[in-house]
Amino acid sequence: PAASSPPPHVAVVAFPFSSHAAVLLSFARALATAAAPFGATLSFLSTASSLAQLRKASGGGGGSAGNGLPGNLRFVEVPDGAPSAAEGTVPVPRQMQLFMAAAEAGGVKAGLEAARAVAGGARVSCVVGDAFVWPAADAAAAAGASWVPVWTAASCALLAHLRTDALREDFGDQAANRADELLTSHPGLASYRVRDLPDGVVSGDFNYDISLLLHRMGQRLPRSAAAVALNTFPGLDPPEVTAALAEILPNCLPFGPYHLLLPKDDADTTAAPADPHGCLAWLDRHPARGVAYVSFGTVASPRPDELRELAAGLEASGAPFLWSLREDSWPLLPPGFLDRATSTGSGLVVPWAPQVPVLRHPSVGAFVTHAGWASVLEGVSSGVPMACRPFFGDQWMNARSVAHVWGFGAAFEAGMTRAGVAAAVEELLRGEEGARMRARAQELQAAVAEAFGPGGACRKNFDRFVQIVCRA
Ligand code: U2F
Repeated sequence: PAASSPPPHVAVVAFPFSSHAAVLLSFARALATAAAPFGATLSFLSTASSLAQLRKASGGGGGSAGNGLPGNLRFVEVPDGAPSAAEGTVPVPRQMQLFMAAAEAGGVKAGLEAARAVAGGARVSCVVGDAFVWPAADAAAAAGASWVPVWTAASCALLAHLRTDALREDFGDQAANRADELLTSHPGLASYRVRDLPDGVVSGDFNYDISLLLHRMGQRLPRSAAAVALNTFPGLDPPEVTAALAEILPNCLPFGPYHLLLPKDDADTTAAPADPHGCLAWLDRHPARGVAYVSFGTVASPRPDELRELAAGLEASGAPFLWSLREDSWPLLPPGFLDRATSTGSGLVVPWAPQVPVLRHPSVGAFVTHAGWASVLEGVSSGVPMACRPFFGDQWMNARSVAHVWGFGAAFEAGMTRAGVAAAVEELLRGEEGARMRARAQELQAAVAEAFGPGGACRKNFDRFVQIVCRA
């Protein structure tokens, strides 16, 4: 920067729910490191409870050296909008509603002011943030800063939110009757059926909080974003998706999976957390590509009957399995299931697994997933084919992409049954079609490695992003 211009002060605004804040923090860490040569300071804005969780996960936090965060990155609180002391008892959808209402009514603005105060009066020069928190656009404009949103999910889902008004106009109240129709008249969406669209785009409750949030986000992005970070890598999205996004948004920059932006040493301590349940040691005892890894992310849970079908299907496949399952679901498993798994050594059920290193482990040959976007990216960048059981939101489109656009996996179209799970796991581990899916995943794994290698496309796009953010 010119001698007279002050060093950049970048605010990074998180959406403090599900895995969003953790993804954005790892993004912010990478940005802080890359922006250090510009003399930049970063303020990471999230709610008190979200920051407390992130501190716990990163072994400290708060701004000075030795707390697990880069020295130029500090945490700053934004209002959660919750009635006093009641947060623990408020259901998550209501928490989201309260947070967004507070954000819109000046919460982000207050956060930017707090960031300025903490930074000794240095005004915020750019507001980067989770695209979900669209009120950051107004707060940035009021502070004379640019808004650079970060999209954490798949490009096709972003396109659906950007085109919500056009899609609603097209389908009116006929979405249910036309569920199997392909979206051929919507640029970039021709591979998807009406039924694959996220809930709340053309069906479901348009006034549900998350539907309203995404609709308004889709309307604001084209008007207010200076650039948009995409959680994808060149070569993954079909050209028509890339072109359709570029038509609507300025400066779309693909440089995902974001967790790969972290320098190696940092990635080892953050993206590869501790392994208290011994998953990696357990995997060491199994042959190459022999194990099925099962996880449905941080929010989704199968219904009890479907959970039992899945358990029976895993046993019936005869393949060893590692299953990350929240402990409150363990009592729902079939009688004797956990004992049999432990006594025969055929299965390990844990409340949490270090998923990134698990998927990279040579013994993992198949991934049964809810098709949350981070999981899909982690699977494909490790070359592991997958069987998707989507539950809500963008997961339907992700599963459709995996099975029909990219071909590195299959989708359970009508939920998981014992026979369906056993067949899917056997196919992925030992079948011919499974071998083709693995080959496709490995091609894309190589594309990711190249994109993140020296001079690779993701590195270049990230450099450009850093320049846009620091020179704002
Ligand atoms: C929401 O996603 P989820 O949090 O449900 O799912 P993912 O996007 O797949 O992210 C889960 C993350 O948690 C990690 C895993 C992923 O990074 O590695 N994890 C783990 O380390 N160990 C475990 O035992 C289980 C998970 C939403 F539900 C999705 O529909 C969206 O696509 C997503 C992105 O916006 O957010």
